[in-house]
Amino acid sequence: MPIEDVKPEGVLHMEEKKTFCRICEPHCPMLVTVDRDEALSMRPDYSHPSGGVACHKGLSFLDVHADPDRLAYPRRRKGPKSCLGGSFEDVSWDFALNDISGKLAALLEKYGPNSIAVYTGNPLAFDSRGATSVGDFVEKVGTQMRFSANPQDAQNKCLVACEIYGSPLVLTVPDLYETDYLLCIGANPVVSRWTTASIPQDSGKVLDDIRGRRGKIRFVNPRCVESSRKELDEMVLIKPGTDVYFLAALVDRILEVTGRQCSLVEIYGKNFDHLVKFVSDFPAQKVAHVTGVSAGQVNQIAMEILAADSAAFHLSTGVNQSGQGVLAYWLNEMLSLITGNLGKKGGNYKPVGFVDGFTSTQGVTTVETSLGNLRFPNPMGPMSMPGAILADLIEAGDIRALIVVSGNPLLSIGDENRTKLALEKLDILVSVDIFPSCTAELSDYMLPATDFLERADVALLPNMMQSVPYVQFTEAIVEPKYERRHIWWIFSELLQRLSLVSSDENNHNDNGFHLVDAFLAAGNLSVELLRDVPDSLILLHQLEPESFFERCLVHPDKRIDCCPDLFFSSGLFVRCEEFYNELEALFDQLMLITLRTPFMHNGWMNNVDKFRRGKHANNPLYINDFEAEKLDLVEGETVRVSSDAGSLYAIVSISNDLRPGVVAMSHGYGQGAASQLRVASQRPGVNSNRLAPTGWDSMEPLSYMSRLSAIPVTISKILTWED
Ligand SMILES: Nc1nc2c(c(=O)[nH]1)N[C@H]1C(S)=C(S)[C@@H](COP(=O)(O)OP(=O)(O)OC[C@H]3O[C@@H](n4cnc5c(=O)[nH]c(N)nc54)[C@H](O)[C@@H]3O)O[C@H]1N2
Ligand SMILES: Nc1nc2c(c(=O)[nH]1)N[C@H]1C(S)=C(S)[C@@H](COP(=O)(O)OP(=O)(O)OC[C@H]3O[C@@H](n4cnc5c(=O)[nH]c(N)nc54)[C@H](O)[C@@H]3O)O[C@H]1N2
Ligand code: SF4
Ligand SMILES: [Mo]
Repeated sequence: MPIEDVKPEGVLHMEEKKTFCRICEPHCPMLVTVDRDEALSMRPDYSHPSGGVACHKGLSFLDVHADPDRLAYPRRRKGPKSCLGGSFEDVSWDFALNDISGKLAALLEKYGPNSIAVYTGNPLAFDSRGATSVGDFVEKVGTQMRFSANPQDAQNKCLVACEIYGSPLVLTVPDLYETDYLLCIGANPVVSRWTTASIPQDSGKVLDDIRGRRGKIRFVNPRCVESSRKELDEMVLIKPGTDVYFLAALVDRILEVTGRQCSLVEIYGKNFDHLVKFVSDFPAQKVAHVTGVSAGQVNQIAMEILAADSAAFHLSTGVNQSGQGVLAYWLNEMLSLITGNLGKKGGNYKPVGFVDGFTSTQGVTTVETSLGNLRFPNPMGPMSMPGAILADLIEAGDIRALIVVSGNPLLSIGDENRTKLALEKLDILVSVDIFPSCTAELSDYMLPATDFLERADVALLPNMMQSVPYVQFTEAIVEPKYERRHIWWIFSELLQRLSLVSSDENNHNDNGFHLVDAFLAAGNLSVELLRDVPDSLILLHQLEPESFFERCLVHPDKRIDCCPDLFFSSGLFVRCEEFYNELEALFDQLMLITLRTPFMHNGWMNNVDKFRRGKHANNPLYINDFEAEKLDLVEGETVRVSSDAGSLYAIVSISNDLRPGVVAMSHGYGQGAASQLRVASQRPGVNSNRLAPTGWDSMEPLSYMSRLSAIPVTISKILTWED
């Protein structure tokens, strides 16, 4: 599309190209102005059928794209791992790939496939060719040591979906456009947008529209979030890590009011009595002390939900990461079922996708390690090995090589010091990234990847999670510069060098889309077809929410399991009671929660200068007046924060948005060791995950979720620097 109003000589090559952002789940549509092969500016594509509204992070992506600190050439470590900064040299791709594959081949031969681990970070989910080719690499190498960001994010939801509906992909989406009531638990969509739901609209407006049609919204959160309207009394200020008891009390109260009459349960449910029994152990009166939510408030919410014409439920990372995400998400889904809001307009539903239909999981995949066996649904699908035991498995010698692709595990999983020591022990660590992150800084090789403007793509991830369902292809907007390469290319080269693929199969002329095409074929689509349709976009016809029961119940008996046996047999219920007793005893304990801001994206975008100014230059410890006074702390003071896992120094910032007993810090800071990132290393802040535990006992059974929120901490004043 030529830009007509700009005509001076020398800029006649300017054109505007359609694409979509690939930083997070909404995949917001964008228009990029390009002059020859340079991207000049980006703006939201309001003409897109999804009505997309891009955020400032996406619209600032040119700062990332053109960052002079980006990786440009393959780099090899020269000095020892303890020697940071300047210890790398540029090498050719041939040299790097030959050396890496040589080392991997030797490990394969000596120790077998599981000695080679792969960690795929969050951005890989937004690179269709990359994700499918890394999957292919893992399969051909034959390793089960497949790590990803999911056990730090939402793996509990996949496990629950698998157990109650039959497939880890049946994650329900709240019908935000029709609902009369939204219960939003452990999420802050105005800052983060939505997750496990792809909604490319202004989240503030989506929420305001609910309010505008006299709908009600309740946020369940230890912090009064930006998404809420204080004057509407929308906050339920819960104590961290106690959502499961609040949700049990809510289900219990609703069942009491309705006399357990739930037609959906009668038609589709099984094991309902076990659910009733479980929640009856946690009545609202009893749990109020532990949750901080009064029985009156639980009753109010129960009555509001029952009075609403429709109600939708959204539970997210704050709960997923706080220790009992499996049971909490199970109860979230049960709320939707027992109130008749599942598969209903304005309730929770499953959007249609270009590949629609789920296959039931069959049996179990067991991963044997020297620490013990791990159990996954078969096939593992979106589930992966626990980040919480990555360090343990390296220490134990199970893992000897690690390839990190688009991830920064040093910052995103727990216990940085321990993880760092473990990564240093590896025979070989490779980081495929666009930046020399602090994880890359520990690597033997840093391999420069393309960013989203440099690669053609199909939005695969949002399939079956989109409020407006469509499938879109984008060409690369600009050619990659320097020696940057696509991830699919890197991994197919490695396979070839490992003699795990024939040169025919490894056909570089196909632009790396053959694996993506295999996905698309299930929906009778292909990249070629998408290239040819107007705007490379096919809009799908949304199905009625009621189709949920037909499409998404894939257990052989086509029923919803209201209380899976596995929750008993794995000890989750006993653990839930034990935690309850511990939380009762920890009544006065300060708890740390995590906090996303609009000016960072997990552990990256932190080299963007304009995002690291003023109060966002650092990540303080937020604490409210009441606690600060008790501990004699003032704004700006440096304190020591400690947990069982570790300690750090942080600057105090008073915030009365927090409920008493709660402190908060943002994760993703702490790139001090990433010496080649000039902004991020000069204003590093501190990695809050130093306080997060690792090790077998720290993870949630079944989901293997890391514990990254609701962490007991103590805060001490620094009296002398000896402290
Ligand atoms: N700006 C920005 N946007 C992002 C990201 C980012 O880093 N920055 N990351 C992206 C990614 S990868 C994801 S997965 C999504 C996540 O999106 P969300 O899941 O919405 O994540 P947050 O905005 O961090 O909201 C989590 C909320 O949980 C609360 N919380 C913490 N502990 C508890 C608890 O024990 N109980 C309850 N009820 N609440 C608790 C926190 O106060 C916080 O408000 O965001 C995506 N969008
Ligand atoms: N305390 C705490 N910890 C958390 C969370 C929390 O809320 N609190 N959230 C968790 C969640 S939800 C997530 S998803 C994880 C994320 O955990 P990770 O995925 O491990 O970490 P990211 O910071 O997203 O790392 C992304 C890396 O990919 C690189 N990158 C960006 N774009 C591209 C690209 O196009 N190609 C390539 N090759 N690389 C690219 C970036 O430079 C960065 O180094 O963190 C988790 N950790
Ligand atoms: S919300 Fe996410 S996908 Fe949309 S523009 Fe912002 S960063 Fe990009
Ligand atoms: Mo995430």
